[in-house]
Formats: sequence, C-alpha cells, structure tokens
Amino acid sequence: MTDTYKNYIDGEWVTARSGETFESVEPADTDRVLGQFQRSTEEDAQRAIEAANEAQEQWQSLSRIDRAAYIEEVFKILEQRTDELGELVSRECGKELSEGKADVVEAIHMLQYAFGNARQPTGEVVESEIPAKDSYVHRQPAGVVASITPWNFPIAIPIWLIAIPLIEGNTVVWKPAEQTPKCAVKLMEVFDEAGIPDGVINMITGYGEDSGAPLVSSNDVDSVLFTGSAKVGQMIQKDVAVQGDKQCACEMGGKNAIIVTEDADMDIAVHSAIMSAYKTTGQRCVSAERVLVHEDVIDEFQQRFVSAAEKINYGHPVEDDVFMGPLVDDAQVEKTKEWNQRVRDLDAAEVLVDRETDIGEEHADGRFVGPFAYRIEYDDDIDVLHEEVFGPHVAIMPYSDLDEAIEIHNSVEYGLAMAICTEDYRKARRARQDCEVGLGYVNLPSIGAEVHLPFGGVKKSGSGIASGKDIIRAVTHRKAWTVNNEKDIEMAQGLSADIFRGSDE
Ligand code: UN1
Repeated sequence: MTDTYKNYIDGEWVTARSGETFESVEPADTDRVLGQFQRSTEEDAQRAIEAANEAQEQWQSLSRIDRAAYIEEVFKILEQRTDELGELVSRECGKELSEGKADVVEAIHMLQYAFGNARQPTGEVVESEIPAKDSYVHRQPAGVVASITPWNFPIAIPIWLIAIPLIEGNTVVWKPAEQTPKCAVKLMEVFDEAGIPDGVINMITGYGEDSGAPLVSSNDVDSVLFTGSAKVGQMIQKDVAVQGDKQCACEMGGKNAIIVTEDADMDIAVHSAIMSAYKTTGQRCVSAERVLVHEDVIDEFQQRFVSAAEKINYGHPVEDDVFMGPLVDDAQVEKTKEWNQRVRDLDAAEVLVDRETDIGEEHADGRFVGPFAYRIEYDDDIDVLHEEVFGPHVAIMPYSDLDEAIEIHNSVEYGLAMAICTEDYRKARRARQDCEVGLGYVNLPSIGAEVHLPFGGVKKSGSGIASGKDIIRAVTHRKAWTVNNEKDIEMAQGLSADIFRGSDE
C-alpha cells in the first residue's frame, strides 16, 4: 500500500473532487511506486483559482520586500532539504544523483536571486521634454498566474515560474507535470512550512487536458507561464491569443547543435558534445541532438566521440558512478526508439553508436534507452534532422566552411541553445552574431545555464522570457505615470494647452 498525496489549495491539503487518483513510479524500476496523487479536473482548477483570487489583494498590499521575506523562508527550508529532495528528483524523474541534487540547488539559486532582487531598484525614471513634469514607469502585478511546469526539472523550473511571480505581488496556481507529482507535493510542503499566507500559492496535480487546460482558458487567470513541449506551448499561445486580455510566456524545446571547427581543441569538443547529447539522457530542452563538425577533423572527432559514448555508464540513477539514467515514461521510450529505428532505416545514415538495449537484466523493469549516434550528410528533407527527439540520440554531420555550418544550424524551426568549440575567437564571434538562438556557449556544452542569466529562445523555442528577471515582464503590467509639478499645464510635442484659444476670454 502506498501513500496518497493531496492537492494544496487555500493553505489546505485536499482531495480532488473527482475522487480519482493516479500513480507515480520510478522510471528506473517501474515496480517501485512513489505514491498515489490526485487526478484533478476543472472543478479543482476552479477552486484553486478562486483561492488565488481571494488572496491576491491582501498579498499585493504587502511591500515587495515583505513578500520576498517569505521567499527567503522557502529558500532556508529548501536548503536544509537539498539531499532528501535531490534523491527524490533522481528517483521520480530518473536523473543521476548529482543531477537530482543540482536541480534542487538550481531552485535554491533562483530563490536567492529572487529575494535578493527585491531590494534592487525597479522601474524606470524617464525624462520628460517638459521640465515641470516627472515621468516614471511603475509595475503592478498581473493578478493570478498559472504556472505549468515540466518533469525534467521538477524542483528548479517550478521555482523559476513561482518565486518571481509571487514577489511581484501575484498569487499562483501551479500545475506540475503528471510524471513528477511527488516532487511537487514535497515542494509545496516547503512553501507551507514557510508560512506563506493561504491561497497565495496553490497546487493541483493531474494531467494537462484535465487540469492544465482549464487554467489557460479561465477568465480569472491573468498570466500563463509554461515550460514544456512545442506542441502544448503552441496550443496555449493560440488559446491565450484569442482571449486578448491574458499575458503568456512559453518556453518550448529545441533542436540544439554543437559546432566543432577545424581548429577546435578535440578534448573540449568531445567532452562538450557528450555532455550535451547524453546528460539527463538527452532530456533537457537545451540538450544537443546535432553536432556539426568541420570535414577536416570529423574522422578524428567521430572516433573519439564513439569511444566515449561506448563507455558511458547508464543504470539506476541512485547507483554510484552512473552518468545516465532512464527516460521518464513509456511515451518517451517509444518515441526515442522510433526515431532510432527511422535512422537505422535511412540509407544516408551510418549508425555509429547503438546501445539502445545495452543494459543488464537487473534493469529489465526500467525505461532504459542507451546512447545512440549516427553520421549523416545534412539534407533538408530528412525529418529527424529537424524534429526534437528528447532522448540520447545525436546526429554527427560534416560541413566544409563556417557559412555552411551556420546555415545548417539555422535550418531548424527551433532556436534555443548552441555551443561552438573553437580556438578562433573570430569564428566564435561569427556564431554569436549569426546563430539563431537565445543561449550560446563557447568551448562548453550547450547545457548548464545559471539562473541569473536570461533563459529562453527564439523561433519555435519560445518568447525568450522564461526565467531570470525577464519573467517579470510576463507577470506584471507597466504603468507610465507622469506628474506635473507646476500650476500651469504645459504639453509635450508643442501641443497648445490654451483652452480659450480664439475665444473672448
Ligand atoms: C531545460 O533544459 O529544460 O541550462 C532547462 C540548463 C538548466 C536548465 C535547463 N539550467 O541546462
């Protein structure tokens, strides 16, 4: 018998109105059940939205600094629970232990950034062309924010999409991914212990169609923050666009690339490519599924990459010395295997690494898919070179000059992260200028952004305001406010203020 966990609404732990629950299991060993969770529906979403609406005015009336003090409490408690929650992240989403812990540490860093930022000056003072006028820009909370978060960073990304919205004076309804509900419940416990007033943060577990969609369509939600797949993000963007009065920031996938130039340091290039392709089992939105290597060095790169990929240790994420864990769910396993098979069936592709099922019998109950890599000449018509797999699956492609590398780089509809491995600063600069991305790295993997940097992409990858201080734009309204300090009214642009002009007065 496993425990049943509840939703968190208006400061209370409550069951879903449907009375239904769903199960969360360890992807590395699906016999191990982590708990039963509430299968929330529109009714629960509505209850949570009402609680958030009721709490919002009072919460907004606190100073920004007082609101931040609550976030500092969350930070203190989370810091004490780093190891415990890190291990839970590893068990529930399948990332190896250092990654599970890094997820919690990333959340801690975001909390630190968020409450520290509350003592920074905000807004802008704008010079008026009329000396008697003072103008400034003031920000006010949107109201109720719906935060819809993915499973691959089950502690960090929720904190990205909750901490700053709260400090800005919004209240939040959070719908975590159905793959990682236990991480969500444990994170809510931290908020509860921190003494956040009732209704300020609410959490409902369940599936997107049942309980995420009603948040997006509700008239009482003022801003939607989403990180996840392009398919769902586009649905949210469309839904919000026709409502007209709702803000929205969507952060969606990528088909990220590493460019290796002819002068690159091969140790750095191979290390960066392996990290980018296989860390988190390829399940970061910033993971790289394309490595573009100059034709003069591709054979050497390939030989070294393959030898490293053959040695990667994959297994249960809480075992010692594991580099890569399982994929999160059966849908991911199926999808990754399907793309691998399509590559095997391509005449144009040479499969270099195929460890798809290279895992011991003891892991038969896990959702394991091993490293896969292939070499191929870029061809616009090959769909796998454009579509995001979100697994340990990577194409190695030759190019003859940097113009061609950049053209291939930009041929995809996404534009999230990239890296260039080069010893030539001019080539690195060229990549910075011409690669269509929101995040770029030189002589590094394409993963591992720090929280105080802006995070987000261009093109189909999103609006580029998923995190850091930029997210403030998605959860506040700007007010341009002008004050006249004289008795006379004087207008800008030479506009006459003489209301008796031409009359006898
Ligand atoms: C994601 O890939 O879904 O930059 C988020 C990184 C992490 C965040 C990744 N800080 O790799």
